Amino acid sequence: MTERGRLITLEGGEGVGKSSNVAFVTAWLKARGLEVVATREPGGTPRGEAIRELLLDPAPAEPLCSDAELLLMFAARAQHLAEKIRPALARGAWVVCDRFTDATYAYQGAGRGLDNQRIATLEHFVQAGLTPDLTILLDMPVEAASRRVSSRLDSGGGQRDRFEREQRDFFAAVREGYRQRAEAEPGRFARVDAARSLEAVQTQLDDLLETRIASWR
Ligand code: Z5A
Repeated sequence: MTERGRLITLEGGEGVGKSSNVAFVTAWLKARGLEVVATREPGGTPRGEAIRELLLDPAPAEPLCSDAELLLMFAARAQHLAEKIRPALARGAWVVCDRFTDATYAYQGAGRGLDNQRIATLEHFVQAGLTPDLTILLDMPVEAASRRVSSRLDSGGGQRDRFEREQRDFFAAVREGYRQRAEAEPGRFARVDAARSLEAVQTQLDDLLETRIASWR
């Protein structure tokens, strides 16, 4: 029987370096001969990406209420799990995902103030017990991360999406939401200091992956 693959997620606030480091983690695993699927949420499938457009639209025709936002996150996730994540894990591939359900607790729970119990009910319904094997939390102060996003935008990197237009208090609540989740599940989470140079962040990731993956063998 094929051994099930592993699910690794990268989490953190805007601009902490998730996209840059999904590429690093993916290359690291591929260099060890593993089949790796790199993906993201919301999105990851054609329908999921269409839902992402709705969620990130900076100028929606009508405001998106928080409950609809929450349900759309889980609708995209259900499709992502059915079409991409579960089939990949079943054939033994490793999945590296830029954000997953911890983002829902951090943004819709801590950020928007929705009840964690409602999020947990949807998590149970959609995921039926599937959780990441490892979650890398890229953590850094909100102001410094926001400066990174601004400089990327200034150098021609598009416009601020609906989430990136939120205020500092929202991002501070999101960071605290992530901190609490990491504290509650120290076996699954690993915190990385994302305020350091990209090279220093990737040295931390290299050490972390060596240690964690050795512990799974
Ligand atoms: N969301 C939600 O609310 N609920 C959910 O359940 C899920 C998501 C799944 C889209 O996510 C939004 O969806 C997100 C939360 C919400 N909104 N926000 N905010 P996203 O992941 O696509 O959006 P993002 O967090 O805004 O991504 P981002 O801005 O692309 O950031 P990033 O991927 O973490 O960072 P990056 O693109 O790799 O790096 C940002 C810039 O900094 C870039 O110019 C890099 O070259 C630079 N960089 C990266 N690392 C470094 C270091 N170490 N030093 C210096 N510069 C660096």
